[in-house]
Amino acid sequence: MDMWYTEKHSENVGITLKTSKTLFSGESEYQKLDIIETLEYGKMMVLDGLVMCTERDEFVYHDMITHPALFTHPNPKNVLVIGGGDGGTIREIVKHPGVEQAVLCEIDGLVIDKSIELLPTMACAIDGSNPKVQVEVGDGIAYIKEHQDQFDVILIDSTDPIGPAVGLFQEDFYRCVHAALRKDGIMVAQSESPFYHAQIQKDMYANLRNVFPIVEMYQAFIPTYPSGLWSFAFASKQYCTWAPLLCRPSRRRTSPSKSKPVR
Ligand code: AG3
Repeated sequence: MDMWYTEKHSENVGITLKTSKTLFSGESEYQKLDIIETLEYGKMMVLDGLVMCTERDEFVYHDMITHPALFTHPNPKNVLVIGGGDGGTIREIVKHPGVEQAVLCEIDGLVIDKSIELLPTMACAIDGSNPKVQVEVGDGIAYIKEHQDQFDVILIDSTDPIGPAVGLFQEDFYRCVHAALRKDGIMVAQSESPFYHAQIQKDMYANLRNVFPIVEMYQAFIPTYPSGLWSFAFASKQYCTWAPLLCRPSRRRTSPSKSKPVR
């Protein structure tokens, strides 16, 4: 008999993957964790019924949450990840040779342990083998409050804003992130699907704009997430590599509007 796993994305839509076996199923004090072998996407991690990552498409998410900020900052040395217990984001951070310290602060030790055991292609830098990596099992909000003015880049690799991740979408938390960043620091947070989570995004970006002078959204295609269209919030104190491109004056010579011609 065929086995299938479904995550519902709304009352009427979901994603369904054919599976061959469940490698782990258990509950921590925070959430339910399943690691399931799928036929199309390889091993898949599921938290409280929501697909977190699969071996086949995790590279898109982890590339996109990490590299825009790390290539925009001219000299990122100290980088913090909140959440991200599978290790995929840390794996990408340590590819940047200038990074001296990459800290992972994940609330759920079970996610870290099971990723090291069952998802080694993602957890390869959080298994104790990389001297630049420091793993903290604990509450990211508490950690960030104790580390003011210490990081060049902070990446928020959270689940959806339900359960343990709710606080990671609130203005108070973004104020703490702002304080934990150095004066030219950058934060990137996963920011859900524009197609299914518009209200969450409106609230989240309003919260960010109350705290950071530069806030932009960028998007990527991640097939196993709701709608496939996913987004990331880039919040920064100084740097924004694409601002000059966005602000480039129009080349139109004969403007039909009353506005002054642009030189
Ligand atoms: N974190 C974002 C997952 C959000 C997916 N939402 C969903 N399936 N409803 C992924 C963690 C990867 N390091």
